[in-house]
Amino acid sequence: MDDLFDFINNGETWVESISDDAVVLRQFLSNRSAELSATIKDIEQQAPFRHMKTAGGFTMSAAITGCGDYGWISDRRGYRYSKVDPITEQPWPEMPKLLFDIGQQCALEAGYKDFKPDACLINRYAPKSKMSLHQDKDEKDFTAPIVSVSLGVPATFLFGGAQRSDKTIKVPVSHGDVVVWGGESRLFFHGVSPIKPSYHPFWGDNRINITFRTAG
Ligand SMILES: O=C(O)CCC(=O)C(=O)O
Ligand SMILES: [Mn+2]
Repeated sequence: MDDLFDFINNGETWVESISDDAVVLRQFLSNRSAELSATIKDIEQQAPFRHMKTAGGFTMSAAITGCGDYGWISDRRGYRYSKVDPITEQPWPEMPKLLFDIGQQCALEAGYKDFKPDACLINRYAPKSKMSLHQDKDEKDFTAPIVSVSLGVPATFLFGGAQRSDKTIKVPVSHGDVVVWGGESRLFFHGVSPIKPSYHPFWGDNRINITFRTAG
């Protein structure tokens, strides 16, 4: 199935600018499904996907797990990074070299040298799941970019400005696209519109997002 998709995609990649210091690396990871899926399966066996609660008492519609030195967590006490997975009470799985290298390579393609992600968040969106507009601001160092990989069914990524009220643009992201933002846009608001029911030959009706950050 993956071969078919690769054939259609023809191995072409290109870079699109979406805002100040923010780009989409189009189709950069479109032929990496098999190895990424195996890697995610391995991680979820150690740290299962879960629906976290927000401080306001809502349950997030995306299921989340992670790997690396730090995992992002949310509960009634709010958002933060933790070295321990609250479900297993163990450290998060180590970040596999494959993921570290992908994060670093994508950052480099976007012009960020020496990116050393120590947190890798994995979001799984079933149809209708979404992510509300937010800033990634729980990391200690905002000089490092955010690298955000899309796999599976397409989505609309919303990218705004420094204020929640700033206008957002709708960026279609499909399987294999990577959004990288840093510099001027590092703290810009962003989110994901509800996922439209759709089918991807490898990932079925899911969308997977892998986000690399320097958290600690
Ligand atoms: O799923 C996405 O494309 C964005 C995810 C995101 O913004 C986050 O996990 O903080
Ligand atoms: Mn985010």
